[in-house]
Amino acid sequence: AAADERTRTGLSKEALSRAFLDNLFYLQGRSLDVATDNNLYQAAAFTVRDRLLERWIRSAHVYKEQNARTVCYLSAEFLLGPHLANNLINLGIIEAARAAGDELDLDFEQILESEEEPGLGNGGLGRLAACYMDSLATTQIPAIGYGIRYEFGIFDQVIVDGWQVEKGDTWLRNGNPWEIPRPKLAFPVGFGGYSEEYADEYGVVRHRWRPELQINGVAYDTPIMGYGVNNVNLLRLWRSEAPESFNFGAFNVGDYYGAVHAKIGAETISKVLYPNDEPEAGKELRLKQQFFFVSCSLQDMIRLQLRNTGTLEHFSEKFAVQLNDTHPALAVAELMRLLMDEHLMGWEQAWTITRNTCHFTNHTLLPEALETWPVELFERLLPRHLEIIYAINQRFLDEVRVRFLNDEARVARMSLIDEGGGRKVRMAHLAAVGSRAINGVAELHSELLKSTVMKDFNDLWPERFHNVTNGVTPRRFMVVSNPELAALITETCGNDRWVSDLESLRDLEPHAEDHALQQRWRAVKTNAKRELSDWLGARTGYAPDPESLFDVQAKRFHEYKRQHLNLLHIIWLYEQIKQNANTDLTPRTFIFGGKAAPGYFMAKLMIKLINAVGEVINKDPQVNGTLRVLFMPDFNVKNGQRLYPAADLSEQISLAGKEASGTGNMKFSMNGALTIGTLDGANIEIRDEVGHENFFLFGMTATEVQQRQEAGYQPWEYYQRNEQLRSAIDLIASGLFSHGDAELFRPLTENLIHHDPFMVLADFEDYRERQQEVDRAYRDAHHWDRMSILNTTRMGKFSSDRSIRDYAQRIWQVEPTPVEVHD
Ligand code: 26V
Repeated sequence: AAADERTRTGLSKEALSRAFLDNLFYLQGRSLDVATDNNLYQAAAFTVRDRLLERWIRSAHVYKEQNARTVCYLSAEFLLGPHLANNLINLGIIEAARAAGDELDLDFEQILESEEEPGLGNGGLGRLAACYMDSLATTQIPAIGYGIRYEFGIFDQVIVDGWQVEKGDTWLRNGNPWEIPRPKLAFPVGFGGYSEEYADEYGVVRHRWRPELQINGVAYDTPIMGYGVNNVNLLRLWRSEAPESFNFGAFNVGDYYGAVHAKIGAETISKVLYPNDEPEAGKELRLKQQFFFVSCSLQDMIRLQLRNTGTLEHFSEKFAVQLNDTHPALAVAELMRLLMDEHLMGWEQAWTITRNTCHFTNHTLLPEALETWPVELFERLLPRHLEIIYAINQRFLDEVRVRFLNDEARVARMSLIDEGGGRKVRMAHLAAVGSRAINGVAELHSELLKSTVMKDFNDLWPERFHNVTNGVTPRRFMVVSNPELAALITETCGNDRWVSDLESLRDLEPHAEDHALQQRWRAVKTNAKRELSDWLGARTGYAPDPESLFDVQAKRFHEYKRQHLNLLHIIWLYEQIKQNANTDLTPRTFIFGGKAAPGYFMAKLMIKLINAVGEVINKDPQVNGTLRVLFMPDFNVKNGQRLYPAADLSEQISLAGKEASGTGNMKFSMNGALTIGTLDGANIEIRDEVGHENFFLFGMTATEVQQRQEAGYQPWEYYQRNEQLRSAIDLIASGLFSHGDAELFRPLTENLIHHDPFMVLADFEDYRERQQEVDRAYRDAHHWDRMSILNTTRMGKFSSDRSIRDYAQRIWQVEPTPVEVHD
């Protein structure tokens, strides 16, 4: 212990305590008696970071020595959530740290609480990238996550008078102890200007881009620690800056204000994360962001390859690039440009390398979400890339013509350029043509991808299509967020192997019948509900009864996710109580959480309606606490971690065919919530795993949805035919929830009755019936607890470790590279 205490990075309680006090004093000039919460948090964070750094250096060394293929995960979003608790768990020192804290008389939980989370993502796609970074390190695969270091992440949500109000996210306000700025590691990124041909010294015609303007991307590195291993991978986020020359150049011509203006323009690029479910039209800055981080990342990979081997010939053997949706699809054109124009490679060789390096994941089939950029914008911002895209397209369409004779309609459909009404570049087509593998994120979604939006591509290259079902990390979403449940599982299993081998939870199955375990299982759940209740009570004024059924829907607000279906059922229940005071209902607390894109009117109106309904129901003495409707403000990773452990029922009620996978569904189920859900996305696979008898299924299948759509869907008919449905909708329209204002929610009710694009009315009756089953099932505690236990024990498939192993074997062809640490 004495030796350990002397080393700067020991893992014992004593070493941690010493280091913590040192970091408090030498980095912040504070002693314990005057330290603020933030001082304490920073000291703890630096203490942990010091311990990551030596493993990080070691990992980099081993990876280089072994010459392993590195996975580069290119993503415009990484929704990381708080680092501290997660790193303590992954390092295996949370108990030692807690003990050290106790000895210093510190409030350990309070220190964890004071971390501002980096919200550098919108929702599922960004959080998936973060889970994958955790699992890449845990499964010991050399990897770099590349993205953008937004100064402002996703907005903070506050609820004012029931409405969502957005507040700027200032996550960097108190500094970020986890990142290491690398001011010397910077790459130039061009914009605008023109492309020109020239003859090189051998008379070979080449191209070069003469950008009008150059900015710099500077690297900010965050170490990502694997669980129970010594591997530490790298998350490298780029921040945009004006190059030095910028200022001097302008100073020389005397245009001081022009120079300042240009500097601001350069820094704007990494300033703010776009809320991604808003239409893109004209979002020039977003295209700039995409090119910016793609170019920096590829230049960085090329630098590494030249440093390690002196040539780019074997680039694709050393790097596997994964494109997280189309946001980084420009990588295809930029890698071609770098290889040909900057490194003087011929087209064929450059194309072979590009096609063997890139892989593409699609995350949504919603037509309005498929990215296209006006050709005119490309021409202005990225003239050389447009040329390259045209050249790729010409060769590609020739291939299509030869393969499908006399089918110009197909050629037009597949072209990288949409020629209809204002020419546009189709980013999904660019990504598909330039990638060796294309995958969807759940079985159903991958099948629909092949049969709908990418059908033509599947006809041409069926061997390129894959499925990799999403997963989530059990470290953050079980061990960190639900320590009591984790402890109970570990005790019952006799070991904690399950944390990095989630399939081994199956060992617990025989215990599902055990009444003693059921009782402890229920006690853990009730404690989590009590904690959530206290938290909600302090923020909303209503602390729900922990004995009631906690029914939770937490996800971004979107019509396809159908928060309004949930709400119509709640209103129907309310009417039952009003009509008959003796209605026999299981007491329930409905909890909603989620953000709406700032420009998405319908989504914001749904939030207002939930709060308005809650206002009436929660106050109604006749309801007498049987129903509660609460809105958790600012649903983010940190608040999600409070929610998942406390849920009894998970609402996964999207219209079949619309939710590509969903990942919240997995987080709830792992924590013992039962699901009420449609046959959509990963719900289907979750139901198959946990057993059909342990899942509340309702609604049309994707095929039925399609048939109904084709037959001509008339929501009006459901409204007229189903009295219960009609009266719920009419109650909203009556103004009961809007102080008599019959106009406020009209856009919602009218849309449902006359358009209902996501078929809420068609699925209502089945949903209501299944909810009645839930009501009955919850009364049989033994049976419910048994189902709850089985939901957790059968979630092995949905660990992101399994997803990453699938990618490693089927897509990237990479092997684990273990890292030893010698003392
Ligand atoms: C973007 C847009 C843009 C235009 C308006 C509508 C709209 C709707 C959604 C999106 C986001 C698309 C990308 C995305 O976040 N997809 C999510 O990815 C998760 C991880 O694979 C998956 O679990 C979710 O089902 C999927 O929605």
